[in-house]
Amino acid sequence: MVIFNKKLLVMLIAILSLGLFLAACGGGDSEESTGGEEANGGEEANGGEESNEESEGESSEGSGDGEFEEQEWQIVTEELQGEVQYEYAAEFASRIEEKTDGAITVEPLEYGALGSEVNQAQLLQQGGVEMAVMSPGFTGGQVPDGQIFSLHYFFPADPELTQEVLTNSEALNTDLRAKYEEHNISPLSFWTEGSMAWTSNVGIESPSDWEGLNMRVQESPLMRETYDAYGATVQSLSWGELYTALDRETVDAQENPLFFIESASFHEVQDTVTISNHNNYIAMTTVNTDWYNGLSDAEKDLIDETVAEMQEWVFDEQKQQNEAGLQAIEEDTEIIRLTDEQIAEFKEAAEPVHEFYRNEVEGIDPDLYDKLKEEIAEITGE
Ligand code: 6CS
Repeated sequence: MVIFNKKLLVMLIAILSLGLFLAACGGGDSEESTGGEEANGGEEANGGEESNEESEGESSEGSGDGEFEEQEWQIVTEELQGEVQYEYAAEFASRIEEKTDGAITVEPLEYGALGSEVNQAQLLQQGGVEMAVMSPGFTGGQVPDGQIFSLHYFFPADPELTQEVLTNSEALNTDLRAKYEEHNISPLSFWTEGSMAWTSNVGIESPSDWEGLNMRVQESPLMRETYDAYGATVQSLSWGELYTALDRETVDAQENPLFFIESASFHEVQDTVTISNHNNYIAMTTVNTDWYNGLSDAEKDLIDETVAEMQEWVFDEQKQQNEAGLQAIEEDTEIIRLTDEQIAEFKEAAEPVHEFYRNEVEGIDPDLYDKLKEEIAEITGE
């Protein structure tokens, strides 16, 4: 409860500061935004353009001799200190600072510092921050193809295999990236935060257990279809409101990786956790596209190589946090591990949603779906 109250306070402060911040940015529909120029952070965000000529052609190797101009970047995350996204941002910041001998500093921001997850995505689009760790689930309405991450039993259940797909997939790293770039968001990498589990008071073991339950989802229209296939209704909420919603039973269930369930104390207000292996939680390391395009080659290389190095680091980090999360949850919450037969039942219910997504969802690219499906099959050998 103490943890939750602290979070609530952070949220309230954040909402107030965001109002002021957006007012300063001039507000506006993020889709129509041209990026950093108009926004508060615009001067900083476009600072790279001035440094272009000086830094052109230099690489981030041996950068301790003053080749990078002094700059400050911000990277906003959807999680709190100690949680995977924030720790990722802090590690990224320390690597950039070290590689540039302190010329470039990066400030990691935790959830709430700039509002909700949706507010953060808008700020990145507007250039109010240079970088963000973002979950595709919060931009599902804008980038329909990003909803592919909310299909159940589509990516491999094993986080290691999912990570292999995320790191190497051309469908994601080229084709999906281009779709996001139409909205001024460049995803530089995709990574797993671990397998998600379902929490509830009913103990979910088969699709029929979902009937009559109200499921919390992110801002992704496809999530409605996904849970509709099991007979549940859905409600979209920021995670900062979720503890109270579960406690008051206005929402009956939610999905998240184990580390996050433990850290946000959701297991305190839910009787059971189902290890369902239905999906991995995916995060993206993103930059404001206009800002990134305005950077020098040396600055782009610095970011790209650091983002690439971080893939292995964050895989180990989430693994360790999820193992610790499970251990802590097990102490006071019933854990249900689905059998192969129970998983087969869920797969049968979820698969028609894959077809629905490919053939019916407006704005999605079926070729991207087909390509990714083939890439997954190559990695899993199925
Ligand atoms: O459930 C959510 O919305 C949150 N879950 C995680 C693992 N990270 C941030 C996100 O907002």
